[in-house]
Amino acid sequence: MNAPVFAYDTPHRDIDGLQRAIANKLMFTVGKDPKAARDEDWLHAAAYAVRDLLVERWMACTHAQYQQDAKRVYYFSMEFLIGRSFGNALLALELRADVKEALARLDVDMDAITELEPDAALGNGGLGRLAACFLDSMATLGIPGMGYGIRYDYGMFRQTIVDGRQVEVPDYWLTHGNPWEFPRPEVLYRVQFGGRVVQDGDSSVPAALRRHRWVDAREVTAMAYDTIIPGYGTQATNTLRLWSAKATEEINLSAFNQGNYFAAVETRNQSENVSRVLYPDDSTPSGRELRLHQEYFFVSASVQDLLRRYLQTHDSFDQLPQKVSIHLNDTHPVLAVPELMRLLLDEHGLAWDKAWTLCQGVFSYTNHTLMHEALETWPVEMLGRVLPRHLQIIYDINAHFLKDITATHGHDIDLMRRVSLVDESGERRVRMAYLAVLASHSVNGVSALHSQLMTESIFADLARLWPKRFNNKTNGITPRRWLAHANPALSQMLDGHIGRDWRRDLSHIAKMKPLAGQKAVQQEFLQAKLANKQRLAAWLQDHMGLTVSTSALFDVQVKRIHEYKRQLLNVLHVISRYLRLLDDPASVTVPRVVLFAGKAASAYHMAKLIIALINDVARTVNADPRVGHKLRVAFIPNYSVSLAEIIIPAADLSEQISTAGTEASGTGNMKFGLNGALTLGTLDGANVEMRDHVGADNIFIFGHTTPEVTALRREGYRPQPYVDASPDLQRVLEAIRSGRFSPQDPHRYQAIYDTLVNWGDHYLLLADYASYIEAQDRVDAAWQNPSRWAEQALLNVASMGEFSSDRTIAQYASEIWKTKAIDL
Ligand code: NBG
Repeated sequence: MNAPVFAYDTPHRDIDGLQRAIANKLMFTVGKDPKAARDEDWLHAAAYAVRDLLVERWMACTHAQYQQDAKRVYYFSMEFLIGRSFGNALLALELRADVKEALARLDVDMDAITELEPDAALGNGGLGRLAACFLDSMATLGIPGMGYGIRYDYGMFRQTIVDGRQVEVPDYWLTHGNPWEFPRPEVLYRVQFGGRVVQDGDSSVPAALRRHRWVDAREVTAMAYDTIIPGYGTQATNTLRLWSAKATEEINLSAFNQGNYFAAVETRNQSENVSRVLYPDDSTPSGRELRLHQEYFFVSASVQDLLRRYLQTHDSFDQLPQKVSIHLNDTHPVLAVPELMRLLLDEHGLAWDKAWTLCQGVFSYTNHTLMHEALETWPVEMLGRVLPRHLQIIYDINAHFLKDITATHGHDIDLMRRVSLVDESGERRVRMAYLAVLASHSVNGVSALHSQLMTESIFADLARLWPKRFNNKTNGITPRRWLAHANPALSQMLDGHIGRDWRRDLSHIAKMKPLAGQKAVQQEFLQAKLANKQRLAAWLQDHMGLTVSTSALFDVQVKRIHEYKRQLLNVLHVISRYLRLLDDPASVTVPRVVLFAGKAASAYHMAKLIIALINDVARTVNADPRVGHKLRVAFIPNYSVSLAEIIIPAADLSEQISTAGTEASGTGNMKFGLNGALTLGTLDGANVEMRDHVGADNIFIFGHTTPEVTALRREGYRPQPYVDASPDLQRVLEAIRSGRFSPQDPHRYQAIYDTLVNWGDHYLLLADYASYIEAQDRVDAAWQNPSRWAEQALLNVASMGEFSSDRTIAQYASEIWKTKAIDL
């Protein structure tokens, strides 16, 4: 370690120093004295004091990256679902207890002020949270990495539940300022839209050799905001650089000079809209023009920025693939491909072949979904209007590609139609996923099953052309946030038995395996679980006025609301259990608290109807005195990273019940496993690998497998026979259809009934119903033996080493990016 030591560092580190630093920040940075300070002011003062300690590492690490001319990974993502930063920073610095004490001496309750920090909710769900876990792992492993994305003014909407229905409220997370970001008003790039393309030179020169110029375009300025990404237990630190749109001054000034003040301000607002709001769609693209602007806005600024950085220390592009990796997190950033081509061709004068080879050396791509409706395509008409030069380049890429195929495969028109970057079947559209595959040297899926299906379905033709390009990188989660930070009770217990090393290397957690059979260890585990259930029960009481018993089984499904994730199947079970309870209370032996949380895309009608049904069922069940303590149901509003940190550690049962073949990986499944919940799941996504690791005896698997689903559909799936075969199912469906849970509006759920019974039950809920109910009965039976349950839960915890995002990132680094850890 040869990191420079700064004079101001030392006093910070002890409690006196921290206390002084926080008091100073309150005075000189926040501008308040302790008498006038509100809790938010203290939070900011503490954040600034803690941030200083990270800055020191940050400088040292950035310096080392430059000095060693290290290869950098640029992780391009439309979403980074970071959550709160304060607790994470305290964890990275191992300063939690000291800062708490320093604040206590200043008469401030740290736990109370940390609750005031808004989540940085710059993402929808799994994809955005994965990006945040990856940043954490890159820093912890010392991989020189930088996240590039958008600094949305409004993150994911706040979900409120009004009369049982989802109502969206804007999330202006920056109201009180954000102490974790560094604005960089000097780091500005121009991003152009619209206009037209002209070619220099006369027509005697072949078109390919003539320079293209993009003219008459509108301009928006991208301004950088940097956030420190600390590694854990290391000096290594990375940067997340997010772009905010600022109006380009010239435009405004010229309007202003003409005396049209209003027009100047109006243009300004329009330009700045680009980074205003995150699209609230998960696994489904919105296809709107503003979204296209957003995608181009951030990749253009990012590519310009990384080329500038590269050219500071290199005088040709020859080394680009040795020094730069650009990773495309799904197709959202794939315009980076034609943008890099454009800069290399038009601005730097490289020849096509050279530029394309560099591109393929630099780019790699992760696919996150197979669902047809989720694969991004843009209408040719729109692309040509918004990004005329890029559309030309995409056409040229396509022409080269189709020519190559003809050379190797002959004139196979069918093949060409299938693999062309332009889908000609209806309105002509550009297939963004194909562009990503063409331009990348590596294409990966996010679980073994998903990666296999990817090469058999959406990319079947391309995988035949370039089999070596395709690979798997099973997702992971950071054990820092999802165990050390979220679950202090379990962490402490683990530390007592196996030491603290699991934080940096989760494979150490396997040392718990031989202990899982010990009664005393099981007791400790159950104590930790109880503490977490009490914490959640108190939250439910305070925020929702709901009383739950902590001795009940906490049965939890938290994730985006989507038909393929089948929250509705879970509801069918809840209703079945409710009706059984009314028949004969003694027949239900295990008391359950069934918890749901998750947001629905604002335009996704069916998902919102499912939320309403959950709330109506919850209201009915919870108010029914005949149910007693045996069943409680709740929909927890406004699911977020910080809520997940309270909910997941308290779960006994983790519901991962998507139709086999639909969930690319899932990462919630891993978070629950790591926190000692047993999984009830289908053989979908990473559940398959989780079963392999925890052992088939320690997980509740049910439902049709992927090949069975395919066969069922091929044979012409009909839900009716499943209804006919099950009086229980008939009763449940009838309760929904007849308005039993919405007596004041009896037809409210007709569409849900129809989806299942009359409209084909696309996600096969009814085909899996019997198997699901049977699996739920197995869960009840297992719960009767607490010691055995604890043993199984401990075996789950101990088997999660493989699902650390450190393992995932180590594989990306060595197999895709070819990057090494920085020497510090
Ligand atoms: C999601 C998948 C999840 C997966 C995450 C992270 C999209 C497009 N995909 O199954 O649905 O865990 O990506 O890979 O959001």
